[in-house]
Amino acid sequence: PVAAPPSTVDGFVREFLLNLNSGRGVTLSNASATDKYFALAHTVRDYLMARWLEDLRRQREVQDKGVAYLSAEYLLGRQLDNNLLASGLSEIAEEALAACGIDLDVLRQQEVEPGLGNGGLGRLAACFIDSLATMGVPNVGYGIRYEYGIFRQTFVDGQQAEQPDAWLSLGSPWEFAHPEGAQTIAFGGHTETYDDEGVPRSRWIPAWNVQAVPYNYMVPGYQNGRVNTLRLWSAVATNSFDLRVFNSGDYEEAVRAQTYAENISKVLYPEDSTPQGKELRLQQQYFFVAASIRDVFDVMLPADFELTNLPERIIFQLNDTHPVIAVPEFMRVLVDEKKMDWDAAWAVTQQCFAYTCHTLLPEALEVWPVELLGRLLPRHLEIIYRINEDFLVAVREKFGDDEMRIRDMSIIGEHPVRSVRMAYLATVAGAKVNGVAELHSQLLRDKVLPDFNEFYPGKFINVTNGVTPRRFVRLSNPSLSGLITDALGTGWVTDLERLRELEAYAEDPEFRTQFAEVKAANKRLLSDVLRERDGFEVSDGHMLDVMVKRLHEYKRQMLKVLHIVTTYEGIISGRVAVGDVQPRTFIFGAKAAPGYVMAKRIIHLINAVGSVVNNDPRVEGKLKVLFPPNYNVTLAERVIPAADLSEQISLAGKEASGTGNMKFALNGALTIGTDDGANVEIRELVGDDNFFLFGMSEPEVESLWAKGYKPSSFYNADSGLRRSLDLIAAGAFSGGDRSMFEPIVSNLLYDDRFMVLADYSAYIGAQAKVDAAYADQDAWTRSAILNVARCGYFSSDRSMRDYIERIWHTAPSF
Ligand code: 26M
Repeated sequence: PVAAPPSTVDGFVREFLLNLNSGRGVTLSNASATDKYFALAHTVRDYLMARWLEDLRRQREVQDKGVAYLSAEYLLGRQLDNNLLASGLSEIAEEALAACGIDLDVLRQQEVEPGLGNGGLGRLAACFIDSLATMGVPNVGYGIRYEYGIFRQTFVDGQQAEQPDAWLSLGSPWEFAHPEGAQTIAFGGHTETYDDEGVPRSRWIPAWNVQAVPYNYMVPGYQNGRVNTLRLWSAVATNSFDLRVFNSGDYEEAVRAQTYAENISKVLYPEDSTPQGKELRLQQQYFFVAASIRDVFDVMLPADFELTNLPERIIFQLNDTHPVIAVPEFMRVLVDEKKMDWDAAWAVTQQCFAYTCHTLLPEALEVWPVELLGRLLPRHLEIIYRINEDFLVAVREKFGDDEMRIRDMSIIGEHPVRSVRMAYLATVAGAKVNGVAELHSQLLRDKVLPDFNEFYPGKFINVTNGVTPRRFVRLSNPSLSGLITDALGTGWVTDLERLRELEAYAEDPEFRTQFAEVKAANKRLLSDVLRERDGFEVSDGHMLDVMVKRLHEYKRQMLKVLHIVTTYEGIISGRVAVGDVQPRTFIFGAKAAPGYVMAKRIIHLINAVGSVVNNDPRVEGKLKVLFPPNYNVTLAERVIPAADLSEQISLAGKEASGTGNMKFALNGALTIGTDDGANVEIRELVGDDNFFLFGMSEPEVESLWAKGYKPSSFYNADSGLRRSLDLIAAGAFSGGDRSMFEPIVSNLLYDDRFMVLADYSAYIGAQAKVDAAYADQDAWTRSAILNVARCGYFSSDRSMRDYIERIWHTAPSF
């Protein structure tokens, strides 16, 4: 393989200029910022290349067990800084560019982030592959190279508008296309039975196909010389397919067919809680898992590999149900193509898959109508039926002929239409099923899949989520990182539990002062970004109270709005002494699924409240509401290090884990939160004194539902709530228009599925405690330091170790 260029400033300059001249065809003096960014990215690539080629070669040679992470989403964020850090080139690059008269920071800003995910689930996948590379674990991340990622959000009169995210319009310097490695992926058609030397077998006669072209991305470990691979598939029409239609003389039909095939990887679906059962989405899912499975056979295994040994070489981790169609595909390959006996194939399959569940919301559980699945993948439907038959026989053996139970546990549901329940299929096929936080995993066992838990003792486990400290502390918060490194040395970046050693520093007034200065500096940086990006002004001395996450009723952005309105109303009515309220800037970041009408109304309301509050002289210098559009990973990296208060206020039992909560705590924000998801574990670790807990617990939520929840009774019982809701209903934030936000108000008063009103008074009470605590800045800082010191557990390195020990049984290989 090639040798890396010399790791010196001179070496870097040479490589950079070479890339600029030969790669971009420009000289330094006439290069655009884009040219320079591309040349820089290519230079960083050149340094990583030798290691990558070496690791790709080893992947073929070494007989280690590898992890194929199957995920429809990877929310990577910008690559340049991450790859500079991983390769240890940050300082060299900065100096080399300075020598060329270029500001590295200007080039950083050129990168369009690949937004190939909706939120938590996609970002988790990105953190996991970072950790695996850093730990030297053999892994390929498989997914889809969407031509358009998550939509770009703008606000038009305060309302969300969506624009396409053409992230590839200038090309991506980080990807390597391998059209020669394309796989043909078939769809449709029918099955037939045939006699295979006396053995009756079924085979699939598909009707059409597409090419899956792999694009490789480097996944460098942190300064360990390791480079793993992310392999994303892009759909291209096949020649044979076109030829057939072309020969029939129907040119227009041929072109239409080509467009149809290439649509498969065109765009990321922006729904993240209510799957719509769209045919194209199923095509996407099958497209990428079928290509990935074939890839594993092609690149990992020798042709004569003994298939019963597959579990020693490969584990497929299913990131939610989106890739679960891989299960019948794997069975089809083993049984139909490799002629394996069904039972042997099933035994192998059950050891080669594991399933991670990311939700508890019943409406979020994916189901595919049998009619649709059978039309697109007829052989797979047969295989699913067979898996289900065998499974239900086993259920009867264990539980007896309890027809109710059989119906409940069947992989095939009957209502409202006959459908395949993908979570059940994943549970039956998976060696392990895991939830993503302790509480979530417990509820999964007890509430969502109790019959399965009884049937498969030991199958259900917990692996609490984590986040990568490289991106979310080291890169996004260089000032805090410097402070930590001064105190502890650099080891914490790959051994986050070492943050514990900061506990002692919390008692050091000098350290507290420095820590407070870091926070203040991060606020100024954020202020600069928001001024430049959105024309916002962030006032000095304000508490930054931040709620950033997808817009969902269960996450309860509305509760935050009610707090803001209550505070605002309190001040303007004179009911609240201005001195009791700490100056606060509320920051929101949230995208709503384009078809989620209520979520979009809430966005509109937040902007409307913001424009009234921000323009009312009576609260000037006291309250401000900022809602920068298009919250994404890049903005998160600026907002989180500057935050004082982290809002994690979902209805207990609804947020599977949350990962933003971890990022905030690790950056020294205090959490105000419910006893939900990973908040539970954060609070256990940081201690009650350093966490603002409020609201009903999950069992309390259950019992309130059971006895009958009447939101209006909470309205009637609380005058602050009444005044706030009445103010919204009266049109105070809609220029007197009473109809604009009426649907929000009536939804809260008469339905309120996520019990906003029930938790309102506890939330307001907790916010009063926040105000009081913030008044003592030094004590607040001490708590913030303790949050950092005690949250090392939430490194995704630890999550990966848990998966390795409890699910994958793989080992680092060097
Ligand atoms: C499904 C079908 C069709 C189209 C889109 C989807 C879909 C896409 C994304 C469904 C769900 C998606 O994401 C859900 C998600 O992000 N869940 C979050 O996962 C995090 C990581 O485990 C958790 O921390 C969050 O609590 C959980 O909400």
